[in-house]
Amino acid sequence: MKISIDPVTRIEGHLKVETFIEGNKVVDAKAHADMYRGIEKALIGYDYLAAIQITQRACGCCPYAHAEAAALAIEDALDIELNKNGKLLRNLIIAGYKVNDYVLHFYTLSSLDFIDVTAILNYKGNSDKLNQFKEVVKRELQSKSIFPSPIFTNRYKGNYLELKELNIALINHYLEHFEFLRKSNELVRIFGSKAPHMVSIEAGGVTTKPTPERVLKYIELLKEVKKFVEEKYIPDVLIVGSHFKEYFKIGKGVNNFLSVNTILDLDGNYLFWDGFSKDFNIPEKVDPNEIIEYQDYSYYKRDGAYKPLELQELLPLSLEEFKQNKKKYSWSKAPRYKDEVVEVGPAAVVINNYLRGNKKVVDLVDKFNKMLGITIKDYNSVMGRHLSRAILSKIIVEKLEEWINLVDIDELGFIQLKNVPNNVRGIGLTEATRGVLAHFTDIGENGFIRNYDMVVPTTWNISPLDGKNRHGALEEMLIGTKVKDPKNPIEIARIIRSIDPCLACSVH
Ligand code: NFE
Repeated sequence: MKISIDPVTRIEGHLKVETFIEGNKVVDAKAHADMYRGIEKALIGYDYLAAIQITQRACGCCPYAHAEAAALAIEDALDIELNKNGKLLRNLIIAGYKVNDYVLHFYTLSSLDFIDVTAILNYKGNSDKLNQFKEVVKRELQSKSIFPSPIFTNRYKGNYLELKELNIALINHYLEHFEFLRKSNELVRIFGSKAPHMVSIEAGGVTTKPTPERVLKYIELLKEVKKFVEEKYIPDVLIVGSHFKEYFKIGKGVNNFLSVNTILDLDGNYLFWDGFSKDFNIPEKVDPNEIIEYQDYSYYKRDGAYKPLELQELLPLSLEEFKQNKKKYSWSKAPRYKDEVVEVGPAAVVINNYLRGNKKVVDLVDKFNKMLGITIKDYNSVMGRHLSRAILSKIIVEKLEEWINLVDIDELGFIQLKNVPNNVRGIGLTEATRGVLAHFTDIGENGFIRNYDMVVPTTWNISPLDGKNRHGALEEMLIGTKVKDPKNPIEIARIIRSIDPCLACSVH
């Protein structure tokens, strides 16, 4: 029996996942990225700095990460080190954005897979906000709309939280998180100049001047952002985790995790460290030259695996070839590290940093493991991925508080580049919200882009089969899963949403 979930995600649609079930167990899975973009090759011929703006258009969720990776690639090519304020302001933008995105993922995109939103129908209290929401839910339940509001996007029958009071409390936080998103967006805008697509991240630093007003505004908003993360988001993840303990065992993928150094601190250390780990052994350092992308099951003419910048064009199938094609099933390529399938994302960051002994991560993981009765191996799961985002958010909000107080008021965090570059290459590696992001730039004569490649988090996670017929990380997470009621494949939806797939990024 085939189960097709399409669309999967609540706001970032167009991912279709097919699973094949035998005896209530998933025996095969296919992640279809049904959209073509081609931004990386459209950059050819543009000025090298344009990549910072254009690549952000890959996405409205994580544009900050594309801006950062594009700037890092140029800084790598030109051997530029940011000044003190440049480093601080960049961290205040990108790390602030990341927290916004983690919270968005939990509440907007995933929490209603666990909270019973229909519990609001029995609400008898006098909160205007909750009563208004009750009306929305009533209306949605009566609506015959083909595309329901995100609250009900592919919402299946299943084991939601049962306690009415707990559901109402969590629905209240669900509604409050929209205000959190507004505030955290405003926080990002202070130095980002605008959000989502910011214009102040440049090669050489950040162009927004840290005036006293801006710094004070950041401090003020950060207090509220931190409070929501610590008092609502983290406790809610822990509550959901404790009620759905079985989800620390469901959605296990490959045991290979890839993460890269990210968020450079003033002392030259990174907040989160790189690593390629297998079977929870000590991770190796990461070498971006070990990245390849297979195209055998992707809608491109060429089969085989290629290194970034090896190909000058994408060559999609012609319409005729597309119609006759029986093998290829996704616009996503299949990236591999050291020719291995890997999972990227918050759980990979937490697992690798824990295994490498990053103290901030170790302390929080040990604390939460004790509370929940789990081990680091349980982070390779649906709930492990949710918990990982909460852990990273907690570490980040504490650092933001430290960094904003270190900013030198009125000092520019930007170094103007002197000469137009000729014939240089650079690699920009970072952790976006959804995992490892790598930009590769090849700058030709007079600063014009000769070639560009982006290897993106969701591309790793939702990759189709590769040239050796190995499934991508998400497909592996699904295979073997028990589905209680194939008409209501809630287990499958929860697994897919746990990786926070972003199709726009994946096909870029
Ligand atoms: Ni479009 Fe993105 C992905 C992230 S890449 S959301 O995948 O995070 O910066």
